[in-house]
Amino acid sequence: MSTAPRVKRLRKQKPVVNARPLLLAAVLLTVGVGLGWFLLRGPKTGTETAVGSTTPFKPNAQPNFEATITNADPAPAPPPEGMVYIPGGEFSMGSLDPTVMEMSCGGDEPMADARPLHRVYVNAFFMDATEVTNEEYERFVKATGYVTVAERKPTREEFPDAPEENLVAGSVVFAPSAKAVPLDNHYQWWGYVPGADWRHPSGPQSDLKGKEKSPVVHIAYEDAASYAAWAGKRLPTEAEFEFAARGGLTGKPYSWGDELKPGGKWQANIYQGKFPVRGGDTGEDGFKGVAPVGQFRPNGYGLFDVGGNVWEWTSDWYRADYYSTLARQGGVARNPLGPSSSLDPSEPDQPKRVQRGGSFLCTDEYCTRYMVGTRGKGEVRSASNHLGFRCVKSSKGS
Ligand SMILES: [Ca+2]
Ligand SMILES: [Ca+2]
Repeated sequence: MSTAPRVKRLRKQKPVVNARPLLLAAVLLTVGVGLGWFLLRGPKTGTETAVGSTTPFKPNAQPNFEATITNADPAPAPPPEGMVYIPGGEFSMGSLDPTVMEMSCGGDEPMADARPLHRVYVNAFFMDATEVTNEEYERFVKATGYVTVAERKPTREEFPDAPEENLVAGSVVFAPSAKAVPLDNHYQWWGYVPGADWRHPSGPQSDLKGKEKSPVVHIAYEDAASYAAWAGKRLPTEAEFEFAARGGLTGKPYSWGDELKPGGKWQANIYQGKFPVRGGDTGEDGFKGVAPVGQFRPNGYGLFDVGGNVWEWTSDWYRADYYSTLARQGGVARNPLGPSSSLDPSEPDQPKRVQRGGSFLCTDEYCTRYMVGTRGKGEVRSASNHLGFRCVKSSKGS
C-alpha cells in the first residue's frame, strides 16, 4: 500500500488530475505515503549516508527475539488527558522474515529493512491513546490559523519543471481500480486530487460531517509536527512507537498477539476483499475505509489502532540500513533517534521519514505492515487519505 507522492506526475504527465504533482508518488508499496515533492523540485545533490554504510549486515545467524524487559517504575504522574503511560524498557526491535516463518497471513514481503532484530531501550513516556482526530486537529487550526501542505499551492520554486496547470493544491486519494490489476504499480490505485486536504478527505466535494472522531488525514510531516508543538507534545521516535505498539509483549507479530484474527475476530481496521478493486473492500472488520478511532480492543498499554486504520508519522528519518547500523554497533541502543539523514535506495532523492502501523488499505494480499515490527516510509511533504499521526510526551519534561 502506499501512496504516491505528490510529485511524480507533475513533471511528466499531462495533467489530468494532476497536480501537485503528484506529489505523491509513492513510494514503495509499502509506504505510507510518499513523496512527490522532491520530484517536483528536482533531485537533491547527494543523499548522504551519514549513518552507517549501505553494505548489508550479514551476521552468521539472524538474532531472534529476546524477552521484553519493562521498567517497573510507576507512572510519575497521572497521564495527560487522552494519553496513556508507556513505562519504557528494553526490547527486541524489528521483525523476522514473515515469508520464511510458516506464518499464515504474513504476506509475501520479506521486510528486509526491519532486520536484523536488535536490542533497544526507551525511556518512559506518555502517548496519545488514539490517532489525532479531525475535531482535535480543527481545534489546532482554529487556534493558530495553520494551513497544511495539501492546502498550499505548490510553488514554482519547489517545482521548477512542472507545467503551470499542475501547480494546484491537493493531495493523494485512493482510487480503486475498475477491475483487478497486477499489484506491482501503485499508481493504478492512487490519484492526485486537487482540493483534497484534511477538511476534504475524498476531494473538494467531501467534508468532515460525521467524521469528527475519525483520524485526521492528508497530513504531511510538518503538519503533524506543528500540531504536536502546539499541543506541547512531539512525534514519537520509531523506537518509541514500536515499544508502545508491542504493549509489553515479546516478539509477537501483531500488537494484540500471535494471530491475525484470533477466535475469528478482527482486531484492527485493515482491508478484506479483493484489493484494490472498486467495491472490493468488504468491510468484514466492521469498516470500509477509515474508521472512527478506538473501535477495536486496545493493546496492553491501552493504545488503539497502533495497527491499521491510518499510517502514523514518526520523527525518525528513514534508512533501509539503519537496523544493520545499530546491530553493528552492538549492545543496546538507548533512546535511538534514527539516522541523521534519509536514504531509501529505491528513491534516494526523496527525503523520507518512517511511518508505522499500516492502514485500512493493508491486506495480507498486498501489504502486511500492520504487523508490529515492520516499517513504512513516506516523503515528508506528501500526504494521503490514509496517513495521520499521534503524539507523545516525555514523562519528565522534554
Ligand atoms: Ca476495514
Ligand atoms: Ca494507526
